[in-house]
Amino acid sequence: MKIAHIEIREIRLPLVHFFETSFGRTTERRILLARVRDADGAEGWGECTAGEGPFYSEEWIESAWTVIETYLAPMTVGREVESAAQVWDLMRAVRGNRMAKAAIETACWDLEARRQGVPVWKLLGGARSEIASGVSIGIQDSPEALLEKIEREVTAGYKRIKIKIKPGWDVKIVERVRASFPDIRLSVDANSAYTLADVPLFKQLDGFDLMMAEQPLAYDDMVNHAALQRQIETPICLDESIRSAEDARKAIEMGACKIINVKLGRVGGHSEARRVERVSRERGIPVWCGGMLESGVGRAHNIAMSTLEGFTLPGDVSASARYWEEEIVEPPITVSPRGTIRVSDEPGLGVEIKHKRIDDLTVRRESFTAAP
Ligand code: OSB
Ligand code: MG
Repeated sequence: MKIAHIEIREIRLPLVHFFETSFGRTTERRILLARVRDADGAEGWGECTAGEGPFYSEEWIESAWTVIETYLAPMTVGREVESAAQVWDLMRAVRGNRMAKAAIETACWDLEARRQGVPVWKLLGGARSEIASGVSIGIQDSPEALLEKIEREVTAGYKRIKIKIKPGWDVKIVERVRASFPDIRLSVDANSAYTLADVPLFKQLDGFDLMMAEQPLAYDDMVNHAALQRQIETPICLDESIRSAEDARKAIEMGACKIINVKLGRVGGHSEARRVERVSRERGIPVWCGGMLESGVGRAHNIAMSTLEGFTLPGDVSASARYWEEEIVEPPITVSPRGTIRVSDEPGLGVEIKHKRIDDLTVRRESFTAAP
């Protein structure tokens, strides 16, 4: 398969409801989409999950745009690959910038799948045709607003509720949530808002039967996570700290976590995500699919990844309508009353790209064509 043409574009998509984490509030997404075409004009789509600013990770939409334009597109366009699994290696010379790489790499998986007439999830080696869906609920303006949101999502059938915490919005909030919802599967995500000085706080959280505490400490510090895990019962789940299969192996070996959140962008695409899944599965560590407020393109890739055997816990991949007034794919992602998403058997991502809608939302675009 020849990567004959690459196009990147930026679209703007307002969120139905703001999303707030310990590092800030998002009201409108700026999303970089990548489209790759082969010599026959077949196309594949990928999404860059970098945020609007360098706060979740150092990557952000502007850095991703620049590194794709300057390095990643020139390194890949015009190249012949046997399979999308080789695209990661084409970009090896560039360090980091994994979300930027994933935009191109995942688009190539969609392209390959469409060429072969198979769904991406089957090409990846997926093992299930239905995935379990949970929700991530941001910090709200009041505890009442949070309880209302949880009520709505529990009623909708979601299999696990995760709430964002930060200093000042933690133990008291969890206590109130538990008082109203004693039996739900509940977890918390701190996005690195705490330090080892907060061990007593996490010991208090041990009292609320949480499925996990996600990324409590610094994004780049596994050693302190291991120290915290030794002192608390609640399983620690690492998100920000795991950028590769090697990171996963080290974190598991040093006892820094008992669960791993896999995000396609954070690890650099499907090839590395599969390696993270495998390293974890072989060591008995469950993984689940994280979310980055993706459009339907990234959401469909997340669903495909979630079919891999090791994804045994509900992910953060939920219905499109929780985020967008109108999707950029058809049909939008929907969730059954049992909190599951059925995986499509259509070729590629299993959704149709709404080209016209994407064109209307596009604020800039750039194309790369192979020299003849
Ligand atoms: O830490 O999982 C996270 C969103 C943006 C950045 C980081 C995170 C999140 C989420 C949202 O939790 C998950 C989603 O609904 O897409
Ligand atoms: Mg997280």
